[in-house]
Amino acid sequence: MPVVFNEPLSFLQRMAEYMEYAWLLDKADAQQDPVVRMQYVSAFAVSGLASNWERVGKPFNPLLGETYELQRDNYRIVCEQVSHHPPVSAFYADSEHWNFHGSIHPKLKFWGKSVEIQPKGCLTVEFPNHGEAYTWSNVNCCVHNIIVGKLWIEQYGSMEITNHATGHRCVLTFKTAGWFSKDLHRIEGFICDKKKKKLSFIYGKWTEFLRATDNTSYEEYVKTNAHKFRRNGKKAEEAPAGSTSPAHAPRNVLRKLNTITSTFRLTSEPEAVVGPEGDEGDPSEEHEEGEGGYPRTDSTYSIDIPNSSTLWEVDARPNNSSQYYHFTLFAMSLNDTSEELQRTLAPTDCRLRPDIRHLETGDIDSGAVEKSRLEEKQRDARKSRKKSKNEWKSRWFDQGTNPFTRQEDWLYSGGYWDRNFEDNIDIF
Ligand code: CLR
Repeated sequence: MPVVFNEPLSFLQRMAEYMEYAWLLDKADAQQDPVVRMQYVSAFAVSGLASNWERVGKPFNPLLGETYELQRDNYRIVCEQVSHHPPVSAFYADSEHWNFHGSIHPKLKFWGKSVEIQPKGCLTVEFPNHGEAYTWSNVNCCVHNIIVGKLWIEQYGSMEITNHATGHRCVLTFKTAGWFSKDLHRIEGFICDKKKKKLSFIYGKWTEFLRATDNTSYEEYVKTNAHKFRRNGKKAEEAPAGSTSPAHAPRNVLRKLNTITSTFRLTSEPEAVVGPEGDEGDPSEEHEEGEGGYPRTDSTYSIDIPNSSTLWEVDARPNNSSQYYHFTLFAMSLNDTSEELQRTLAPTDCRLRPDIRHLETGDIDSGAVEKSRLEEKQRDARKSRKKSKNEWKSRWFDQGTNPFTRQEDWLYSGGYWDRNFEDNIDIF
């Protein structure tokens, strides 16, 4: 893919963007009530996705062995590309009161007009002071209009955050825009105890804010606003006339379409094939209990419920953001190198990648030349490893099982911050 489609960041840096609202983890740690801790962990899990809004540039694929580090006042994070086929990126962040780690293996599916990304992998936050670990997986992401039209990003599906010490769970539904986009970017869900009793209602938009209220206030609100809610799967209201909708075919329609030949896929308009009647598989229509009997919410208009507290609000983007790949201020800072950092940086750090540096200064042609050189170099290295029967070994992470989810994961093997980079190979 040509460099013009890229943004001057590596996917490892994109992963580090999850740290933008790391203060939410400090706040979670400071809480005495496990339900409030869960509220802040949920806010953290959602806040890390906010920077994806309007970000349609493609981050550079990390080279095998590429790393990225970031040190801020109250935490630090190290990331490594631990596998190339399939691409897997691992990270480990720590601070005085918590650590946050995980691995992401994005799976891309082309649907014709859109790409669906499943960020496979598990994320874990641990709070040693409370003897607690929370885990979750990220929801799917869809980039619409990849052939023609304005690119836009949607994140949808279910995110289940589990507190493995107490059994509390927060099940959040990221809604699809729906036929008239009234659910665009919406999230809602409940925190339940281990007996599945609803304790707290969480709602917001991943692009803007997350709020929490107690379940009694939520039920009271639903009762007095009953006319606004959907009943028996029927929509209570239609969207106002003239609303500009990024309406799109529901997942099940796309799934059906994908079984048809690719030529058909590229020329057909899913919306024209199946009308709104066919949307019973839309994830936002799920009212009943989800898998494992966890309750799902049935409201679509809950925006200001009494007794709510705001857990997180997005920071405004800089004024020039749209001229700069729609970066947040945090994203704009990720390529910074202080003089001290320049002296001590790992030779594998993506700040040293020449193709990204060229794109950063606007030299697209040199960027393209360097990008293919690096990819060639990576292929050659792979070939000579094969010949000499040497297997690649990731430097800072080991493949293993997540102790809480028992899923396959990459675990930090430690030592990065000792800054002994002598044995590092030359990947650039
Ligand atoms: C979304 C949030 C997930 C992790 C994740 C993985 C892959 C990322 C995706 C996020 C956002 C969109 C993304 C994608 C890789 C390529 C794609 C950056 C961060 C861009 C928009 C590529 C567009 C390509 C078209 C122009 C063809 O938890």
